[in-house]
Amino acid sequence: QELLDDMREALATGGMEMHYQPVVRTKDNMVVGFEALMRWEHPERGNVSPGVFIPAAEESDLINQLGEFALRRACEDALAWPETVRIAVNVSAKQFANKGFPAIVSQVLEDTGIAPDRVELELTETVFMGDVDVTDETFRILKGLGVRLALDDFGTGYSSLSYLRSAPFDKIKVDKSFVDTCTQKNENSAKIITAIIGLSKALGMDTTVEGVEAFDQFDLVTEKGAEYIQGWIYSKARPQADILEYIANGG
Ligand code: G
Ligand code: G
Ligand code: MN
Ligand code: NA
Repeated sequence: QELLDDMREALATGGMEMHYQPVVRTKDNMVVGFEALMRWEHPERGNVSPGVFIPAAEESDLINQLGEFALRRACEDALAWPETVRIAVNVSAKQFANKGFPAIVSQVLEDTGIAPDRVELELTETVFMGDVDVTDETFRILKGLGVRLALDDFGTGYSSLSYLRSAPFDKIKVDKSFVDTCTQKNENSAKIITAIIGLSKALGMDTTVEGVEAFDQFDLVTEKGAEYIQGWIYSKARPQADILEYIANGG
């Protein structure tokens, strides 16, 4: 409860920030987009991880306000980047299940004037645990708005392939847990990464491999056909000022 009050205050007073982690196209080493990740530096608690405060916000309506803030700020910041660079924003299943969600996306697109196809919403398969009619309708409206949809953390959870059969995803993000173990002998992770990349290609979707930290991991996943990589090997998430400086220095 106290955490929720602190979050509300932070949201109202500028304490919540968005940082951006690059997504790199392996064939030419170009930064093609950034994932927006929320950061909260609490005056007493210090840095609170979104892994802690997002689940807490999901227990109340606050997730809707946090989510709208994240989307709006990320789209505003992306307007200062080259037009070819996309912005990916995480959307909580709780937020997605809110009937008002598509209208908020539409409003943010209109207010900021960002090209809808520059905006990618990252969803996890937990969105499919919600009411089927609402979920279908939300997917339909979002596709109509022209935003891109990515299936995040793929391979964890239940990963039912039926979600891929019917939902209009543009991208699959291979979960970091596979990359963590992909260079170990006697591990199936490398084979699973290869299979997910193949599946994604067959369905006409892009694939981003997440959480690449080390050169041996990088070599392995590019050999397996990874087109896009996101991970500390390139950069952690950085504040907008750093992104602008990087762009000013020629990207
Ligand atoms: O950035 P990491 O840096 O620690 O993020 C931890 C978790 O919090 C991840 O699962 C990430 O998707 C989630 N997360 C980070 N920022 C946001 C956000 O703006 N919205 C939502 N819904 N989740 C976020
Ligand atoms: O759940 P989602 O995939 O949205 O969350 C992304 C999370 O992964 C964030 O917490 C982000 O900071 C983290 N992350 C991104 N790249 C790396 C990496 O190379 N190594 C580690 N350990 N974490 C990473
Ligand atoms: Mn994500
Ligand atoms: Na992920």
